[in-house]
Amino acid sequence: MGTKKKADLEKFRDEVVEKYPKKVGRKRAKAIINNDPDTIPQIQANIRTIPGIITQRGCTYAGCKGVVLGPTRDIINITHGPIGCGYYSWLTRRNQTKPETEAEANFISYCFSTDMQDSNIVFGGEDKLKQAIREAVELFNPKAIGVFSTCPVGLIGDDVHNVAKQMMAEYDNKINIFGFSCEGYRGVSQSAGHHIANNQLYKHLIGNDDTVNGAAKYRINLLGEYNIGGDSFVLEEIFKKCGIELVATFSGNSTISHFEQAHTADLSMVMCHRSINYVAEMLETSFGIPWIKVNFIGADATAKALRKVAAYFEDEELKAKVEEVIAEEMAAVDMAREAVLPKTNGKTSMLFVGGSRAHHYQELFSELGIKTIAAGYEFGHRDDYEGRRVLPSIQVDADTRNIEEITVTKDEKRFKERITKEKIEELEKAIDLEYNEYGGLMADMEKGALIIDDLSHYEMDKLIELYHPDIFCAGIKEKYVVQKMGVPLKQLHNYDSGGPYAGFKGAINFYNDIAMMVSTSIWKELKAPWEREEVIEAAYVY
Ligand code: ICE
Repeated sequence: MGTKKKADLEKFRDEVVEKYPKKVGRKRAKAIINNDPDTIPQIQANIRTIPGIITQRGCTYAGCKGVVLGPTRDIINITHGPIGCGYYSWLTRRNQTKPETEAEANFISYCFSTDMQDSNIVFGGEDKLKQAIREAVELFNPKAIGVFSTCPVGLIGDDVHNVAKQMMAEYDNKINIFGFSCEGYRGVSQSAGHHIANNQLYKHLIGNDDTVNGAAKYRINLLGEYNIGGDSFVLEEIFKKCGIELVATFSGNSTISHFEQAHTADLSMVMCHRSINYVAEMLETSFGIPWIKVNFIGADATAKALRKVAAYFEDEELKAKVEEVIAEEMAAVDMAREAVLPKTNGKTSMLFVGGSRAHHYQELFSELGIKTIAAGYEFGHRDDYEGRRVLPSIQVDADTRNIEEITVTKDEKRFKERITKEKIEELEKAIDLEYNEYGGLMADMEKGALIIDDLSHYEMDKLIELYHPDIFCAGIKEKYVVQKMGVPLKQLHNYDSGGPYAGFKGAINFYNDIAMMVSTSIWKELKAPWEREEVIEAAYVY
C-alpha cells in the first residue's frame, strides 16, 4: 500500500459519514476505526443496526438453528415457523457430516419444519408442532429433537418449551426433546442465537454421559468449528496423526454422544470464539476444563495451534509427534505456496464476514503475500476486535459499559455465587494481563488499516470505489454486486463451492483457489457503474 492510499484510508470515515443524516452519521462514525495495534482503539460493536441501512447481518434464529445446531447429524432439528425459515437455513452454509457406520442416524439431508400457515398464526401453532414431533418420532425414531422458534412463534406466544416437555412425557422421557427461544427478532444479530443455542446444549446434553472413549493420553474438545466444506474432516485427521483424541467438536461432524461426553475432555480448544465461548466457559466453570484460543485457518496458524496444545500438556513425546506432523505437512504446503506466490504477492484484500473469519482468514492471505487493508465483523463484540476476554455469565454493554447478568443454569449450586461489580473489575484486570493471549482482530492488523463494524452496503460500495481491492471476501448478498464492480468476491461463509480450507491441506486448496481468482483477466472487462455512467446523487433533506 503506498502512502497516498494510507492517507486516503484515514479520510474514508469522514467521507462516508458526511453522506448520512447527522444522527446516523454520528453513530456510524463510532464503528469506523483506523487501526493502531499499539494502543488498540475502542470500537462500537454489537449494537442494533439503524433501520434503513442495508446490513450484512442475519437473525437470531439463523445463529441458533443454522449455525450452532445446523451441523449436528442425529438431532432432528424442527423449525417451528414458516417454511422459508427452515428452507433457507438448511445446508446453504455447506456444513458436512460423515456417519461412521451406515446404520448411524443422519438427518442432515432432511429439512424439518411445521410449515406454519395463516390459521396457525390466528389460532396458535402448538398442536401442529406436537403433530410434527409425533411424525418425526414415527418416521425416524431419533434420540433427540430440537425445536426452533421463528419470529411469528414469539409474536403469537406459542410455548415451545412447554410443548417439548409435554412431548417428552408422551414418550416416557425416552427421547430428549428441547426447545430454543431463538425468534429471529431477538437480540441485534445472529450472535444472540449462538448464546441461546449454547445455553440449551449445556442444559440438555453436555454432561449426560460419563463414558470415556478411546485410549489416548490426551483428550480434547474443538469448539467453534462447523465443518464448512469439510474443514472438520481435515482437522480430525491431523489430531489422529498427532495421537490426540477428539472428544467433541461443537458442532462440525458432531453427534449427540459427542456433546454428552464433552465434559470428559482434558482441554477445550476454541476456534470461533464468538459463537461458542459460552460453552467453553461453562465447561471450565462446571467441569474444570480449561480452554485455549486456537486458529486452524492458515498453515502457519495451524502449526502454531498444534504447538500450543502440545505445550499445554507439557509432554515431550507429544511435542515431538506434533513437530513430526508439522514437518511432514509443511513440505506440500510450501511447494503449493511457492507455485502461486508470483500471482498473489503484493495484492490487497478486504474481509467483511461474521464474527471470526474476518480475522482468521487474514492469516491465509498473508501467507500468499496479500495484505488486508480493511476488515470487520458483521456481529462481533468488542472483545473480538479489541481482544478482551469477557466472561459469559456477565455481559458488558458495548455502548454504556453497563453490566448485565445472564442466567446460566445447569446445576444451580455451581452458579450460586453472585458476580459483583468488584469481582468484574478484578476479572477485567486479569483480562488485561492476558491481552495478547486473547488478542482480537486489531492486534493483528496494521496501523492505519480500516476496521469497520457492521459494514453497510453504501460503505461497501465506497470502499470498492476508493481502494479497488484485488479481492473482497463476504457472503452471497454481496457477491454479485461486488463482482459487477470488477472485483472478485470469495464467499467466506460457505466457501462458494470450494474447501476445505482449514489445516494444512485446506491451506493448499485456498492458495490455489485465490490465485485463480485474482489472476484471471476477466475482472478488467467489468466496469463499475461509476466508471461507465454519470452518477445521479440524491441528497437527504433534514
Ligand atoms: Fe463463527 Mo457465516 Fe462461523 Fe463465523 Fe459464525 Fe457465521 Fe459461519 Fe461466519 C460464522 S460460527 S455462518 S466462524 S455465525 S461464516 S462467527 S457468519 S465468520
